[in-house]
Amino acid sequence: MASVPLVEALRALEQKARAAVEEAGDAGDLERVRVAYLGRKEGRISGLLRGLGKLPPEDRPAVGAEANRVKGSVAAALDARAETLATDALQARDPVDLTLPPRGKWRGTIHPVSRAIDDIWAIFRSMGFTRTRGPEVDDEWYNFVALNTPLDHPAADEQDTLYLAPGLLLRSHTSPVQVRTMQKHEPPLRIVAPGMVYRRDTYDATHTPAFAQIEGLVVDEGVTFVDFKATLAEFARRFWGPGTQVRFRPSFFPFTEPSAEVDVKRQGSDWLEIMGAGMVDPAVLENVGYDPERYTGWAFGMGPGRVAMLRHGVRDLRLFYENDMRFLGQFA
Ligand code: 2NL
Repeated sequence: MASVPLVEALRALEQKARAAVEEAGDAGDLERVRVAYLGRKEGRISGLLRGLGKLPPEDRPAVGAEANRVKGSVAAALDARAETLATDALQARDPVDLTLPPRGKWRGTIHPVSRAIDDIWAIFRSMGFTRTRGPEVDDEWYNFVALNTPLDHPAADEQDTLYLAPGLLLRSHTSPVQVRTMQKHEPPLRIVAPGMVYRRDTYDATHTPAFAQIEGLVVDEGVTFVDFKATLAEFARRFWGPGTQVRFRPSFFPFTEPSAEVDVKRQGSDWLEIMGAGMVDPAVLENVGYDPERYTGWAFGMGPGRVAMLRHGVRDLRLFYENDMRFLGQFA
C-alpha cells in the first residue's frame, strides 16, 4: 500500500495541513485551513481523491481508508488548535495567576458555641449528670409560673419575651426542660439541659435574640449548699484550669434561694462572671409535685456563647451567630 503514490500524497498533505493548523493565529485562520484541506469542493484532500477512480480496484479500499484517517487526523488537529486559541484568548482577557497556592478543601469545624456546650457537658457527664432536651416553643406555665416567676414579673413581660400567641412563647431559658424532667422522674436527679433560648433583647455586642444556654439541676434528699459550692467550684477548675479561683457573689433569681453569681479568676486576669446559680426555691419543687420537706436541690445557668467569647477573646457575641465562614473557620 505504501507504494501507492496516492497514499504518499495523502500523507504529505496531512503533514502540510497540520503545519498550517499550528500556524493559525485565530479562528478565521483555522476556518481557512479547514476549507483548504477538508472542504468538499475546493479541499486538497477531496481533490486528491478524485484520482481514486483511476486506481486498480484492489488498491481503492486501502487508499479510501487512509484518506479517512488523514481527514480525521486533520480535523482533530483543527479542534485541538481551536481549543488552545480559545484558552489563550481567555487567559489574555482574565489572566490566571499560576503562582497562587491551590484552594484548600473545605473542611467542617465544630461551632465554637457548640464546642463550649460539649466541653461543659463532658465535665458534668463525668460527675454523673444526664443530658436532657425539650421543646423550644412552650407555654407560660412551664417557662414562668412553675419557676416561681409570676406573670406580672418583668421577665414575663412582652418587652422581654417573644410570644407566638397568648400564653404561647419561645422559651426564654432552658428551665422548662428541667421542669418537665422533674414532673416525669422522681429524685435523685442530676441533669444538664443545653439548647437555644429566645429573648426580646437589643441586638448588641453581648445580646442576640436567639442564644445558647446550658442549665444544670440536682435534686435529692440531703443536698446542701456545700454540694452546690463544691460541685460548681470543681467544674470551674476543670473548665478554666487547676489554679482557678472561684467566688460566689449574692444575687437574685425567682427560682433559686439563696442565689449567686459565680465568678472565676485565673493567674494574671481579672474576675470573670461565668454563671448564675443557687439552691432551688422550695416553691419550684412544690410546683412540680416534689415534697420540699424531703428534697432539696441546686441549679445553675450559663451562656455558652459568653463562655466562647471569654475563651477565644472575642468581643462581640453576634459574630458567633452571623455564620460568616471567614470568622467561624478560625476555630478549627
Ligand atoms: C443565668 C442564671 C440560672 C437556674 C438558672 C434553675 C432551673 C430550675 C430550678 C431552679 Cl428548673 N433554677 N435554673 C438557676 C439559677 C440561675 O441562670 O444567669 N443564666 C445565664
